[in-house]
Amino acid sequence: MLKPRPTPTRELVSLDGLWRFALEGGPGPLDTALEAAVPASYNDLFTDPAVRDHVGWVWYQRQVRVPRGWAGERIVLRLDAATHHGRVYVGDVLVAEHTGGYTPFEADITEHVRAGQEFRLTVAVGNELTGVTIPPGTITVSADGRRRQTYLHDFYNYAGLARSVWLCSRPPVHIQDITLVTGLDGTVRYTVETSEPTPVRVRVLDAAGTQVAVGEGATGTVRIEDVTLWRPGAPYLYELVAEIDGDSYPQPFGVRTVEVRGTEFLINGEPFYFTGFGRHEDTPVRGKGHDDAYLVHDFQLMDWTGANSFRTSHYPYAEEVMDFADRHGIVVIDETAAVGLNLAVASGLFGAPPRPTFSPETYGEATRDAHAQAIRELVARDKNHPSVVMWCLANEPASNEEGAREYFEPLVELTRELDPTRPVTYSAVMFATHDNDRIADLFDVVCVNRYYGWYIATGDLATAEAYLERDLRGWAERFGKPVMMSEYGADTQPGLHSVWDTPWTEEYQQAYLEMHHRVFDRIEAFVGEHVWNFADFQTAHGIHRVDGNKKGVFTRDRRPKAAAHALRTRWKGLAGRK
Ligand code: GCB
Repeated sequence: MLKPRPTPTRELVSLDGLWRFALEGGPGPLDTALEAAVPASYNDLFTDPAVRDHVGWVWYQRQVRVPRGWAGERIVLRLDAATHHGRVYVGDVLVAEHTGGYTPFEADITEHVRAGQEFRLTVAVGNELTGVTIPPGTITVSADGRRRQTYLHDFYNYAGLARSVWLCSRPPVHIQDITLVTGLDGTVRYTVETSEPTPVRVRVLDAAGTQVAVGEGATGTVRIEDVTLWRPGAPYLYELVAEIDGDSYPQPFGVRTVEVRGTEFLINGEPFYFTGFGRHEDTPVRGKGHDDAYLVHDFQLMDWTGANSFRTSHYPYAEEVMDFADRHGIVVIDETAAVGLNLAVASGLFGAPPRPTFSPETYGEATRDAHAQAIRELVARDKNHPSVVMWCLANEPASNEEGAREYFEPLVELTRELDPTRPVTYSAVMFATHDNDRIADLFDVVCVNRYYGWYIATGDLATAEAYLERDLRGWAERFGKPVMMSEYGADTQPGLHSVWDTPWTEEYQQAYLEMHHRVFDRIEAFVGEHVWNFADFQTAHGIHRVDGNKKGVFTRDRRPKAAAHALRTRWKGLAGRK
């Protein structure tokens, strides 16, 4: 799905701003005094707990005027996301429905509106997570009849319109999709889909706008002479302008390759070592609302620490983030929202009776269908980003349980069909060991999340070091693939200090990370380290959480804890060596 861009043949109107907002409503005029900001999660905007704890649909509404010059064009509404379910109405007419909270969807509303006139736009957004949504969740009813949402992931279930909403014009015959695959010799294989058969031309422009290749036909290969590669830390972007009579669309791209060979992760044929973070889209007040100021600042802080990469834990991030990574040469592991496919974690944390994770009664075919759809939408959205070097299909699934292989094998196949060019991984949970894991051989890279020294061997870094080394060596030996740590971290209260190994202190977070780095440097097949987490973030209530998860290297308002300085020293030092 193409990102909306203004071109000579396409116009865009941003519908961001203040919308009328209500917990009860319908497509008719909303009877409400509340207004909500878009983009923003609605949860933290209001003081009324009924909004924050609401389970079900909420209603957003505004008037929209169609520009008068748009007569004869297709008129399209585009929502960059509605978390987790969206229903869109023009006047009283339902024009789009979508499930999956972190990927875009659109509706052609040409038949329902008129150029120059206003219409009432209503978006109902549902936040319910169930056994057949990605991520999954459970709705319970409390003794007093309140519906409560529980879920198996460790971040707050922010909901609403957290990304931009657009009104777009498009010519009647238009370009629908573009897929680009590049080679180191400057070849660009392209496929252009159009709304109906029509001759296609393509032109490739370099960063200065100079034409460097041309081609004809809906699919083909063009070649850029003396190509400048897209490299981590040294990005270079071209644009492929697809043209048909009456429409054109410029698709930015970078020329680079990705490959796993033996125990190496290669970008442009050169070994790449990941340094960086698992992150969240999470800020005060906005929740998961996209914000360009935080975008710029977070990338500045990543650069300051010497991070060359991050994982979009635990869902696809806003497209602005992906574009920014392309332009700034940051490498991305792109993750679906499949977090929490693990009932053992729930029983471990909350004492619930263990049930099999993968079964018709728990997560079965319908869950897998939703998961497959999440993968399709992620690849469709992000396939042309040079920054994206790997797909991560799930975070901490019960890959050690019966049924895991049957569940994941078709999903890995699907991903490879959709994109044969990128490696595929998942992040393995603590309980999934190199001995009992049933799926790692299906994937290209072993990513493990481990908390030795935190949840296990708490405060005992010597024991933790021995456990960690044995664990990582086990994966490396059994699978012979590149191994990286996709999570390791310790909750830390800024300002808390100790001369001993005392959990929650700033010194402990630093010593914990340093212990890991000693181990990583001893393991040959090791290709990267992503600290959990870039910044503190909000979670559901829990006795193991203090106003959220505090494993951030930065606080929620992006101030460095002591560990940030230590990481900076290591990663800036590694940049020259690995
Ligand atoms: C994990 C999860 C992550 C949590 C983290 C923690 O394994 O993948 O979502 O936030 O542990 O801090 O417990």
